[in-house]
Amino acid sequence: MSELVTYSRDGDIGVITVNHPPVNALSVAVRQGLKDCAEALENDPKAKAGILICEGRTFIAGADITEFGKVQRGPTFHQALNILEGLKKPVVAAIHGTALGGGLETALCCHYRCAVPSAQVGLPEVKLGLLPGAGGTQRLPRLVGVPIALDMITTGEPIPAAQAQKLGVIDKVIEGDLRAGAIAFAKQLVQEKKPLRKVRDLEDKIKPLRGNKQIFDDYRKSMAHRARGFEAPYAIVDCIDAAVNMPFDQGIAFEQKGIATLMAGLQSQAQRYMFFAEREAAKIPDVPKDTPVAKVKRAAVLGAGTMGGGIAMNFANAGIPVYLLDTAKEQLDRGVDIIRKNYTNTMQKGRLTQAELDRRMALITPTLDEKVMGEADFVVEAVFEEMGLKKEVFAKLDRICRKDAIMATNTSTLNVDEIAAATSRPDKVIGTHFFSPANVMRLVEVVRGRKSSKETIATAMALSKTLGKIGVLVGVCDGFVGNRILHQRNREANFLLEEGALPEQVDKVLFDFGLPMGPFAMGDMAGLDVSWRIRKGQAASRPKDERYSTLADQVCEMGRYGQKTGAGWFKYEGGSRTPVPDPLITKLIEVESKRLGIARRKITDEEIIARLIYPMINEGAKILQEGMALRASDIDVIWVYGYGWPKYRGGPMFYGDSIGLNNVYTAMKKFEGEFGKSFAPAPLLEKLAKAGKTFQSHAAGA
Ligand code: 3H9
Repeated sequence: MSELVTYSRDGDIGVITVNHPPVNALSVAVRQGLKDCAEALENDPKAKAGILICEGRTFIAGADITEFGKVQRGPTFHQALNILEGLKKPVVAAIHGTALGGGLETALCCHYRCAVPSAQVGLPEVKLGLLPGAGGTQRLPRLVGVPIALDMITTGEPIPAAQAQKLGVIDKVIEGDLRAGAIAFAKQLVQEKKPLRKVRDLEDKIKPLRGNKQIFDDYRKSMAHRARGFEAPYAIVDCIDAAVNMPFDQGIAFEQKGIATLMAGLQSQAQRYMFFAEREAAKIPDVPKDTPVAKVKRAAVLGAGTMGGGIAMNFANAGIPVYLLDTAKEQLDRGVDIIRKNYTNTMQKGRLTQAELDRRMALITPTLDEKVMGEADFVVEAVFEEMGLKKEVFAKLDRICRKDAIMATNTSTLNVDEIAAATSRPDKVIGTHFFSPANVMRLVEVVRGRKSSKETIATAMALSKTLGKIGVLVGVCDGFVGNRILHQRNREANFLLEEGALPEQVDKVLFDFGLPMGPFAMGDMAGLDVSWRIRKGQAASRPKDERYSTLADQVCEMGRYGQKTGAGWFKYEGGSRTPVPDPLITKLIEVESKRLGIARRKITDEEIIARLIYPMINEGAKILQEGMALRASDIDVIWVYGYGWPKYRGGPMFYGDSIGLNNVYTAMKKFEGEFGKSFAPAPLLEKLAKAGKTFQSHAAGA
């Protein structure tokens, strides 16, 4: 019998225990163990019923994702789980932590389910580009009904025990000791001679919908926005349709076909890669796991502008008291008003209660008194993006902050080392580049200064997690990782306009690729004047032989700064945020092409993708080579969580791997010949392409 799953008995109740840290994933050995132990329970004459319980921090959290895409050995999921469901003695699943995916599917094959109040259950396979493939799409609708099953499985969001009980997923919530409670529950079932309740046989929730296709058509339409580009959510709806309209075993066969197709597809490969990439990002080779992490019990944010306010909200959301500091009362009041408005919006959408809103607002203390910074364990500076000002602020922080406090700058462009040098303790200085809007976007680039200490890095990374963010460590370079890559794309986008494209065409191609918007709508949203100011500052140092498009400058010179002025690359009518193509801009672009002596030509969608995305991959290769990112997958995490790169394409580096680095390299070489040295392939790209390798194999040291 497997050591990971054991069978024992407590009185007349058989106990199957899974102990496979960290998350009791259903690996081949666990499936084999479950099968063996279910047989042991059946054959144990002294056992009248059984419980299935897990050691460690959680119930079974799903299939073992590392086994996906490999040849399956041992018993299949169905072979292991069907035995449980087919037992002639009642089995109770005893859930703590999270019963997710195959874990919940295992529990659904038990005859009854109980859970501690803090437990959660869900079918998150969709987040891996998959569908529940161990009967989840067929059993859950039988238990909770079609509308709820559709929501739960297409979003993948878990639900807490109390809600699960209301919906019928869980039969009993157990306060106190789970094992004892589950055994008592199993005894009660035996005493009361309760039937073997097999979910597969339940019909009352699905029968009334038989033949009703409309409900599924409507649902497909309703998820069009959130599921745009993804295959799995649609395959899930098809499976739930099958659960309603096919006999159980036929539905299971349909589900198995569905998961096999998704599993073999590129989308699921990309999404599984992202699952591990997110977790990898937290690992820093020279900052070991046991590096001391400072406790952040109180924080301070300097600057009550949009960024500062958003960052303060993150602390409040995580239950950490935070001072919000500014130099002028008016700015401070405006910042607090915006925070309150943001929370009120969330409350009006039903995602926050009034009590929770009040609690979070109470955690934010607005103040003009800089002395309070001396109380903070972690200070984030979010003042205007200007080096002189930042240095002044950090010199002041150095005087006021406690010696053990960490001082972070939220700069998106400035040199963290130079800022750190304004203090007497550069080891305590680090960059935390939150993405805008800071209370919504999950990415934080944690910028490691040359002198940032390991403790400072470990604390900033741990804090990102506490704030519900994904922290990715990057080095000090122009634009750090995300914006440095973005710059490549935006520069090429402007050149495409000069050569024959229009903003609406470029944006549409990138939208169809899966991004939330293209570079021109994005510029209009962010405000075109910001980068204009930066470009003006850099004008003197720009190499004379470098191609430079003045189009963006010309748009700004017309007073068109984007959405905030009602016009930028597009026009925005009546306060709307919908970009509308503007003939004035078309004219401006055409005149510019003429002035440059460029004969405008038709630019294909394929060329737009190649011209915009291959230089991003190339820049990623340079970043890797310089060590500004630790691994290609970190760059992908940055692009997925900071810029909305479609998860199902796994980030620009994964995308490069998937289309073949040799193809990227060959195209870059060709572009270099046509358009100049900005397309020169990075040496790392060249090396990997010529060796037929990928960024992933490079990251793994292969
Ligand atoms: C499925 O079930 C398909 C079925 O329908 C059957 C099809 C036939 N496998 O997240 P953490 C690792 S699909 C392998 O940091 P937390 C993880 O990589 C699956 N490894 O912990 C990490 O490793 P490391 C459906 C897994 O406490 C370590 O465990 N289920 C798996 O923050 C700790 O993880 C899911 O999608 C796995 N399934 O969060 C659930 N899960 O330390 C996926 C985790 O080396 N898991 N690892 O970096 C989760 O959502 C979270 O891990 C969980 C714990 C909430 C459970």
